[in-house]
Amino acid sequence: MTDSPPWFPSLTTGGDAIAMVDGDRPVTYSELHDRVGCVTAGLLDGAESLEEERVAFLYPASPEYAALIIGIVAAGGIAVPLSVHASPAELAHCLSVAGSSRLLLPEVLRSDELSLVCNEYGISQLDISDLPEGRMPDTLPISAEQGALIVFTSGTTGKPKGVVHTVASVSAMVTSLIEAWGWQEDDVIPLFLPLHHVHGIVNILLCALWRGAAVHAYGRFDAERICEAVAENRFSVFMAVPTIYVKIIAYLKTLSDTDRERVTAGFAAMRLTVSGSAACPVSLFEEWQSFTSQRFLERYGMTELGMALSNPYVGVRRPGHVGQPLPGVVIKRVNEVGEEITDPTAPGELAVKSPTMFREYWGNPESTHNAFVDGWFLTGDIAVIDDGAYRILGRASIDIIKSGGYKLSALEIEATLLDHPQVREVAVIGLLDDEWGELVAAAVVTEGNIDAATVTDWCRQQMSAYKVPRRWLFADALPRNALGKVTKPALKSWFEG
Ligand code: MLC
Ligand code: AMP
Repeated sequence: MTDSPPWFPSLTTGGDAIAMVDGDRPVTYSELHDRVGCVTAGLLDGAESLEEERVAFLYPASPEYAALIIGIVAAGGIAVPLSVHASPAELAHCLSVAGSSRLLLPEVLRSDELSLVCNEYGISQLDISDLPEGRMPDTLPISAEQGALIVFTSGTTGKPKGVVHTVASVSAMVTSLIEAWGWQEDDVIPLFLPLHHVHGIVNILLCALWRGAAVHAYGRFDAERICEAVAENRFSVFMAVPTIYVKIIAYLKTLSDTDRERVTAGFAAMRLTVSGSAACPVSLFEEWQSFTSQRFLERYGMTELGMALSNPYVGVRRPGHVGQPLPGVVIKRVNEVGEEITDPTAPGELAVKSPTMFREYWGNPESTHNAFVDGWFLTGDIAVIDDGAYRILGRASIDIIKSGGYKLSALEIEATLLDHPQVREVAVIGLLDDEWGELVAAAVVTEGNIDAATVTDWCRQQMSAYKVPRRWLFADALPRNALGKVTKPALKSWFEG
């Protein structure tokens, strides 16, 4: 790997060290290097570069996933990891936005519905083992400004947008966190977060593999399985969303004193436990500390810009706060008309410049343009500064919901619900919830008889389970203002009532 920006140097230096453990299957760095080489050479198949071809893939957390995300970029392509839990309609949207012509997936994830989608868009489906055999080329065709990764994010405008990160921005995200959080070669981290978002992809998988540490892959979060591994002192670092820590604490409370102490001792022995992707309530911070003696390192980030704010690795970590800008990140806070706010106690929207910033929304120059003002990316998150530490107050838009760490667009869920033949009007909001942060709730005006169970079943065919409303309210009309717009704050009190 010469003449190109450094791209996973650990693959050539890691040798026999363990890169990943998948079930009982350990994979060393030199094995991963060979697998990446197969993907790179197999995709290139004699060509010099994929020239930003968007190669989509649908694999669970596994060495295959790791080989694909690293190998596609090494071949000059853009990796498009898709959610293994997405509905066919959601996959169709992502594949068409990305304009992919190849989708890699294992046999078990094939389905008739997905084949229909692929036929419609002219996409060939292949298993990683279908790629022609080959070895890592001596020189990689990658450049710093080349697109490397597309991750889909929900936005206020509705359908998910494809956020393009470059080789330079991915490298900046990874190297900055390795430095800031003291990643070491002997670190071991469990990976149970979904692999279509930056928390799982970048903060866990790519940081660990770049640094030469080990990742233990789990198909999904299972409190009992993860806690048993923690009790066996398998991990040195743990990263999750607040909902997962709530679930772990609930599980700990079901254990006998002896069993609970084994698990909490495992957590206490770790060098770092990180919370992020959604606000960590102070009560959760304190309960975690009382069980495990660990003070969370809470950080703030976003798909478009990676991690921006972080409590210190060494130093005081303040509950309810997300710390200071990471090295290289510049932040200002602005009011509704874009003027900088200098009073730290006055709420302002976070505007960011950073080497970790995305390049564009794929195929959507208008949204890309609108996301920036004078080169500053507007996050939509409102914050104050208390004694030098940022505190997130909430989001500027009521239409962005954070549930279990997933960012959801109320407008996207509403648009899908309006496709139901009996739904005439709908408004979706997030309701505060101790476990999920926010719960998706929908108020609907319907034609004819329809109940929550029926409409929930219908939703499950159309959207990922985590988007399906959990609370329903059937009404004759929705609360609207003089302009006819639904007054969502009023709707919240309907649900609370
Ligand atoms: C699962 N369910 C959810 C949900 N996740 N419902 C609402 N919101 C969610 N987030 C549904 C399941 O489909 C299931 O429905 C029911 O809830 C209970 O399932 P569970 O088994 O108890 O939950 P589980 O499936 O284990 O999922 C919980 C979770 C998951 C917390 C593990 O939500 C998760 O992995 N969240 C992390 C998301 C994430 O990585 N976000 C990072 C984005 S990047 P039923 O009816 O079938 O039982 C980002 C930037 C940054 O934000 O700063 O990091
Ligand atoms: P996503 O677009 O999925 O990457 O989600 C990014 C959003 O998650 C941010 O805009 C914030 O609203 C939210 N977020 C991430 N980390 C935190 C945190 N520590 N506290 C509060 N909100 C957070």
